[in-house]
Amino acid sequence: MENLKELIKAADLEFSQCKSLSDLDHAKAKYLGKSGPLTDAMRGLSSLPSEEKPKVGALINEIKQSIEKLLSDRRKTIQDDELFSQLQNETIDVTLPGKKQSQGSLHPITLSMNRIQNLFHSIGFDLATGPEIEDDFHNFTALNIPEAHPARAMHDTFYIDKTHVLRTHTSPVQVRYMKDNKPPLRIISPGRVYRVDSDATHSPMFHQVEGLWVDKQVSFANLKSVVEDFLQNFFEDESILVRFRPSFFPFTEPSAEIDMSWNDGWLEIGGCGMIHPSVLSQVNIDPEEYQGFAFGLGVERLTMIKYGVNDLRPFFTNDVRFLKKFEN
Ligand code: 2NL
Repeated sequence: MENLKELIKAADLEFSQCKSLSDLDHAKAKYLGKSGPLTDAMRGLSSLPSEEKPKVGALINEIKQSIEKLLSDRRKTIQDDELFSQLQNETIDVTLPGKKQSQGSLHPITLSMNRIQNLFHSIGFDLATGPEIEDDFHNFTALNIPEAHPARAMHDTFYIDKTHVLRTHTSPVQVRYMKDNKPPLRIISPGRVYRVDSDATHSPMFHQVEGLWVDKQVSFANLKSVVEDFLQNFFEDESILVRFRPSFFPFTEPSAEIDMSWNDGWLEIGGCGMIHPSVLSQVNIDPEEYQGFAFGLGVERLTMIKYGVNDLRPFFTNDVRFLKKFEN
């Protein structure tokens, strides 16, 4: 009987050292299991004299209940501890700042394109767009670019097949517009253009804005004022001067390169001229009755100057560290 009472102390000590429910299950088997001391004692009852049986049996039950009570108390403590540490580990500090959502922003070329379109729209130019895959009539022939002209060569032009190319300028858009509409015509055609050229200063895809004005009395003087007005507004600088250097394009006559004043020097930003009579004839506009000017500007070039970027390549690599500088 003394041994049985000692059991309670031993069980209490052992249960209190259990750190998990599975530890506790093992300890439970040891004290209350089939081969445990209490089961043994119960079996031993039969060998006791019958007058002692009730007393000893009651004692065994008492001890069994005490041990079960210790066990359930300990189980509850372990469960509470586990829940507590789980809650501790899973706490969310609602006062921490949230993760910043990045909204993205317009690409600098897009900013320029939008700006160019708005400025020309404000002086009455309509917007004309067209396909990036063109046939050689609209990209070359209609523009007075002869069959053997170097611009048509495979090493300058991306050919889709024998007669289709990735447009090398946005002029074909204007050719289509002139064919489909009657003068007076006043449009710009901004967009992507493609040339077989790739180095530090050339990208195989770049952006151009071309424009033209066809009417009965449109002069080179009008061309000069439109280009000058555009540049002064685009760069928000009324001191900008424009200079026209004689040049040659098959689709204009006379032709000129457009230079603008910048930091005590001149920068070439495009080309222009009076639309060649043969081009007008190709689109069924009578060159005896109508004339017009046309110009072409490089959008990457204008954007580099506007934002002080001295390398063309970052416009095409989409590195967010570069793009973030233009967040708007
Ligand atoms: C440049 C030169 C130019 C044109 C584009 C044009 C379009 C038609 C008829 C006649 Cl439909 N001309 N466009 C004229 C002269 C120059 O671009 O350096 N662009 C970046």
